[in-house]
Amino acid sequence: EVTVIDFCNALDAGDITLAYQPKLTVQGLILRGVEALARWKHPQKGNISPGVFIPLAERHGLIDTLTRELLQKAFKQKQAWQQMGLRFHIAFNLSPLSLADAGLSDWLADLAQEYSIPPDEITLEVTENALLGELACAIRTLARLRLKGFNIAIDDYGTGFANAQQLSRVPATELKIDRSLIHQVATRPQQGTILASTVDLAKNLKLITVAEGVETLEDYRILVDLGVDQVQGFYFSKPLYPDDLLEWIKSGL
Ligand code: G
Ligand code: G
Ligand code: MN
Ligand code: NA
Repeated sequence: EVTVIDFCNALDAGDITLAYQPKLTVQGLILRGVEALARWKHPQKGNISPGVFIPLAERHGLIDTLTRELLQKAFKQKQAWQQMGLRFHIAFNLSPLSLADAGLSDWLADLAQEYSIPPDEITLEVTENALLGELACAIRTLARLRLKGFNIAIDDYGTGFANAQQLSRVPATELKIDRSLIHQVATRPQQGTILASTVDLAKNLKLITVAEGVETLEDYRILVDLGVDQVQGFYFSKPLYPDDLLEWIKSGL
């Protein structure tokens, strides 16, 4: 078990890093972006899942510190990629608590400028349920980020309880369809109508559609037929550390 002391030590030591999972266009499978995912390898306790240490950071009031630390790492990495001539986007997961961080949009805009990163090459992912609780407050933060030019993705869509009207009020640019919806279709074709109407809704709201958790060729084929814009998942690549991502890009998929 990891403690908050372990976590603070890891933060100080820079042991919490980022892996990056490719996001590809459905047509042509062109690399459009990568999703940054936090990783922690404890020297004795091994790999600790973000599913464990993100909630730990949230409980102990350390999520804003972690978020800013990781965003800085991600922007630095993007700058290095840009200097190599690589121009794909980076997506970053924001904790619902970060939507209450009033200084976040100004801080991010400054950081983007510092690293010469066009804000429209950055996407901030927030889960569907993060938009429900303090809806007005969350939307204000997202609207500020949008005004600065950042993209906003609604993550894990289909697992939460946002209705179409709530969705339409979020200043989002992208809808990420949760993997559970996609896998249900592969095994139970009658679920396809739910997926099709989700894609339809996203298109009506002018949102880019991204399917996550694509694990098989069958999953991918369903998404081609539905006219989804982008795909992400183990079928294409798991999350990779920067050196491995470069290898993956060089190998030409
Ligand atoms: O990478 P993995 O599938 O283990 O991630 C588990 C969960 O942790 C996912 O829901 C993912 O969105 C979340 N997560 C991963 N990295 C970050 C991060 O940097 N910040 C936040 N808030 N959540 C993250
Ligand atoms: O909640 P969020 O969508 O941010 O979670 C991203 C997590 O999903 C990452 O931790 C990543 O490891 C995991 N993931 C990515 N692709 C796949 C996949 O194809 N199948 C499964 N089961 N998990 C995936
Ligand atoms: Mn995500
Ligand atoms: Na997701």
